Amino acid sequence: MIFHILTIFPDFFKGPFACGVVGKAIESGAVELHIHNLRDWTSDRHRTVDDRPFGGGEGMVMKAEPLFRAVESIWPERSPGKKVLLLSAQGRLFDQSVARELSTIGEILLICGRYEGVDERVAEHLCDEELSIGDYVLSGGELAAAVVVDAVARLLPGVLGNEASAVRESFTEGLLDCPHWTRPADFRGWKAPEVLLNGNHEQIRLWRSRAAYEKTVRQRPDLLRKAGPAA
Ligand code: 9D3
Repeated sequence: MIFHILTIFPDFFKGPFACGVVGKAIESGAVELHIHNLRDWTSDRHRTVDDRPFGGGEGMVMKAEPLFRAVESIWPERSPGKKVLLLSAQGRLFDQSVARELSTIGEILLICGRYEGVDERVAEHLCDEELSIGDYVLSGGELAAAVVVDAVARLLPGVLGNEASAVRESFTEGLLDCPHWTRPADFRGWKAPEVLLNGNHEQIRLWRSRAAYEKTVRQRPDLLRKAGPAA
């Protein structure tokens, strides 16, 4: 799978993908990541990517022209196997089902917004979709783009750690993961649950699904309502 990221901070992406599963996926060739500097598609002396908002108000707005020129030069041809996504606080909520959907696409171009916003013609006429990673205010789309790449890349066939855990994820759908413990069995007087030490795997499986359910009730009751009363 090929990702393109269009940003005014290309150096931002040196960090997040240098290690871990995504770093390995890039090394192995399962994932290609191309970082593009938006300022390469400006034509003025100051390499301007923003301007004042029509109607007035605080802050600056990202200009449409450099973004259109960039996308049209990265992809002279658009096709159904390619999607342009704008990361913005106004987007559809990115969740695991969106990640799964995106993992079936061949090539994705992520546009990182900055400043107070992006000229609306970019969302309307250049992008296939606008995505938000959650209801909190970030200072730009770069962190969000890194989140999307991480969540999608780890779902790809052949990406390290994918095989067993992807199967497990499809079973625990709609619930939080169960809690985990490792050695020592007694740490500062806090004991790991006895049932996990006894080797009875059927009993362990039942205990874990109950623990996952109870943790979900406590921390994320909204997930149970979303899954329906049967869950
Ligand atoms: C007064 C309204 N502005 C908040 C100070 C609106 C605003 C502008 C720019 C809010 C966020 C941003 C920058 N955020 C993103 O580009 C962004 C984002 C986010 O803020 N939250 C969740 N997902 C994303 S994806 C891109």
